[in-house]
Amino acid sequence: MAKVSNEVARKNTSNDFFTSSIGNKEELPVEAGRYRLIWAAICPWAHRSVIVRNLLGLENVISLGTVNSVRTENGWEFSLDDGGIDPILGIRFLSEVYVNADPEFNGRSTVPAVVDVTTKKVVHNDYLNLTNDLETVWKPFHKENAPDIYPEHLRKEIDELNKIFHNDINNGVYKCRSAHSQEEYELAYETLFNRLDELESRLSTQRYLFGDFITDSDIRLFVTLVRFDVVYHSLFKANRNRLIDFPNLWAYARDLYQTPGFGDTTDFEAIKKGYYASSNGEDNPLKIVPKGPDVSGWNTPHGRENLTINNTILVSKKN
Ligand SMILES: N[C@@H](CCC(=O)N[C@@H](CS)C(=O)NCC(=O)O)C(=O)O
Repeated sequence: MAKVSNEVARKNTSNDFFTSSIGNKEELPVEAGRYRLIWAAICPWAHRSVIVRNLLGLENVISLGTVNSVRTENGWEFSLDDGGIDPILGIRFLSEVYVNADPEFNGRSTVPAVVDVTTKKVVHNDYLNLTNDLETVWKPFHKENAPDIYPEHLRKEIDELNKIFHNDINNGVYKCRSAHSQEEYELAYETLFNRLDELESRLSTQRYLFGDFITDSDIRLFVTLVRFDVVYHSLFKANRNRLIDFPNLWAYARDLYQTPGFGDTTDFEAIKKGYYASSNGEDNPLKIVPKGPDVSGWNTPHGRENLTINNTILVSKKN
């Protein structure tokens, strides 16, 4: 098992070494039962692919392995599994399948990671495009009546919005956390909250970002919103407002949370522990995990049904 120095590797700008879409290469066929998606409940980038896998009914097509959300100095570990071993891959550390794929690999062994169970090699860790692959390349395996969450006529708009989310919101919270100066922090903070203000207004008249149906963009926004009050507001200093202070955004997030695939894949305790108690927690050296905030509000009525015109959720307009 190669030990990866997180500090050295983090200086690499990108860690996405395995970017070929499954289906694009002969040795990576789109095939049921062949791949295992590895995630950690803490990780927003991995969480979104798990939500999409559930919405599209790919649970029996691509299996799921879960590493402990508290990352140790050995990286991600399968310590939640019996004997600390992933039952399908037979490994203790995620880095093992990265090294199987490339013996010279010295980057960070990140989640999400898609592993070919026949070779026990990581074949894909392109977190930016993974949900889009599940939505397109894996279409033949979607469940009957699966929602079209990446409808062709909206792809350009969805991609543009996703780019904004990536820079200003999904990564925006990380920019608040990792700013190297007061100025940098304030810029990230203003950019983030300006975007949230825009969304608060956009979501005042429509149930989801593009209307009456859930799209890939809603999933990308959700994974940041659901972590906002439990982690980003406090640990990352993204604290102009909490999510619960935005009436529309908060109701929108609860609406999604209460939709199968979202809340049932959200583990607030794992998220908190992962951020506050992982081994590289230089911003929380004693690894004390906060008790609050109270998350019971996530199950309260959201009232957003009233914004749905035809009450057909999860289906795009052109279907
Ligand atoms: N692969 C991407 C994003 C995925 C990512 O950063 N995942 C985090 C968890 S949210 C991770 O696995 N980190 C492991 C590490 O830093 O060693 C990257 O290069 O930054």
